[in-house]
Amino acid sequence: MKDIDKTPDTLPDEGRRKFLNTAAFAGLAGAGASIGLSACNSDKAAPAATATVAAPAEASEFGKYEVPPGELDEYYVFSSGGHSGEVRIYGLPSGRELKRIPVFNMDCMVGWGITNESKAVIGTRPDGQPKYHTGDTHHVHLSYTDGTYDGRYLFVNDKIHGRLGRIRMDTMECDKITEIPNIQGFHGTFPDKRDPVDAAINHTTRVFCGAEFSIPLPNDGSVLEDASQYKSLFTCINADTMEVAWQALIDGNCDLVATSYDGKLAATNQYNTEMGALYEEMMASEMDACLFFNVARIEAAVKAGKFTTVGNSSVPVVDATKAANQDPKSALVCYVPIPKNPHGVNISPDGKYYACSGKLSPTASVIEHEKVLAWFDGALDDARKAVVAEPEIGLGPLHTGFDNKGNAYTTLFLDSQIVKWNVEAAIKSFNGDQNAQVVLDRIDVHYQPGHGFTSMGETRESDGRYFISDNKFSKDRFLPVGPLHAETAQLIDISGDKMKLVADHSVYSEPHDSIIVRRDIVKTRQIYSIDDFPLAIKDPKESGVFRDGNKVTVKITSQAPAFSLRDFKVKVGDEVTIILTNLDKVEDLTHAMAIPKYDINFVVNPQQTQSVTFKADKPGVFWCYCTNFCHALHLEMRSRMYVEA
Ligand code: RUQ
Ligand code: CUA
Ligand code: CA
Repeated sequence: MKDIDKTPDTLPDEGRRKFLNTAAFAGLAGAGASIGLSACNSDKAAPAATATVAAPAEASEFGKYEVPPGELDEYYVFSSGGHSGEVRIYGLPSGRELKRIPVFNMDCMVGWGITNESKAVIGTRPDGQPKYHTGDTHHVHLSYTDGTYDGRYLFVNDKIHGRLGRIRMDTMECDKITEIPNIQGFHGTFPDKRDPVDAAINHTTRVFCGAEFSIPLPNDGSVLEDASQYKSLFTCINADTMEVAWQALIDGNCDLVATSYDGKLAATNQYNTEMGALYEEMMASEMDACLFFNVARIEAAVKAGKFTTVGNSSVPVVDATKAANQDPKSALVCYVPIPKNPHGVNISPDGKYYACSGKLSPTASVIEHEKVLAWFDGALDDARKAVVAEPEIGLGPLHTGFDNKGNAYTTLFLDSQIVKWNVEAAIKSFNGDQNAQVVLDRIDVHYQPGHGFTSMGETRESDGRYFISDNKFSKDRFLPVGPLHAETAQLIDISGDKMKLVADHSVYSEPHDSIIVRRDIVKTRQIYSIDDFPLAIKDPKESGVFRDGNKVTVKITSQAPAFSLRDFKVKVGDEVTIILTNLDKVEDLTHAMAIPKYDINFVVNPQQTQSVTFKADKPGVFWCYCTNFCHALHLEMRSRMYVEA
């Protein structure tokens, strides 16, 4: 409470940074375990110790990044909302929040988790409630055609319950959710960038999913404490049907996921090769790994029937453990050893290199795609030789974004910095070139960055204009709002030699991972088609109360400023389904319906139909009113539900 009346500028930046770093180190050191940071004191650490820190852009320059009233942003940012369970959309460079898409959460703005249509996507419990009310969105990726975004789908994962959600980009609504069997801690996900098996199919057909937590297989209570029996599965989901296609049993765990541009490989970094259950066990060894799955070989194995299944699941599970994959020429997977507890794997836009950072090592490992393929051909005797550079870049490296000039930008969690480094220079330096200038620039961010990503940087159209640092702490960057702080997404201009910090955007907890997408790629529908909805009531005259025993269907339409039924009557004990079609066709003319005491609130956009089902268990008069301000007579837009005792 002591700091309560301190304005931000009474604490110099230095002091804040020191406090945060001390706290972060204390947390790690308190473990009493080696954290592998000592390498930074070696003489090889020169770039990390000496590079100067860039200053924010000059005040006079900030106007360049403003979007004047009435003008549109150049980019969309799609961002996972972390433990809020949703996806956010904002514009760049303005940082204006445009929309939140509920996926794994409940949301009474649109009625997600309330309408029958959304519950059909989420799945339900026997009592008709959504199967889960909680979610933890981590990663968002658009579908690809030929290595760049095609604007069809956005995929997002739920770490808590092991689910993959798909959002159709024309309406920006979730249309499918798939729960993956026999996994926990679904962390990384990435769609392929083209089909590896059928060269004619040039778009995303698979989404790969990494399970971070190992569990007993099956997890039926027969194994509990004995962690040596826990295992992880790497999963592939069919992007079109959203069915689970196959799983691969591995040694160690999965974390983040990346895919190659030729569709041949899917990668996951692993920080727990130790297969420990406690964090000190997970930090025990100096080396962990990055795994590369040979997609075509795995699918051939599945086709040939070389798989098992786990528990009640019928999903084919191939054996991708080390012991079963000793011969590279038939191996389904390649284990590339890299230093300590890596977090994050990202591929360069030219498709040549993966950067995989050692969270507890000050290095980023650069793994060459062609060398991994060579290992699978039996032409590389040691998988470690696929590592072609391992520059020391700073403390706590996590995620890497790329520009279009061969440079990488890595978030440094402990240093609270972004470091810009050159990939080819790192390779030269690794090969002994003393003059190679690896680290080109570094910039302070505020504070403790997690993901960092560049504009179009996860496509072959990476344009080298912007980098965003999604930070885990904002501390004093914004007006204080109590103990739960806003987070920061900091916008950095990377178009020049030096990075320039050009904006702090506040973000509702927790901005996890995002992508920056050119606006021309996204093409939305502004109005639904009434025919999209099988239950649509196309004429107000079809409205009415239809009884079948104690099941009652109430059909209503909306047209500003009225509902087609001014009132309707049901009885206590009835199971009531209200179907509401919005017959208005004017863009933006959204209506809604809330029913007091019945816990109902949902919207109907122009030409949309949604329905809700509930038990009429309270007698009385209930005003069903429109909650979305639609018309001068919005307040008058009501109907009455009479529930007869
Ligand atoms: S990964 S902690 Cu995106 Cu850094 Cu989830
Ligand atoms: Cu319709 Cu408010
Ligand atoms: Ca480890």
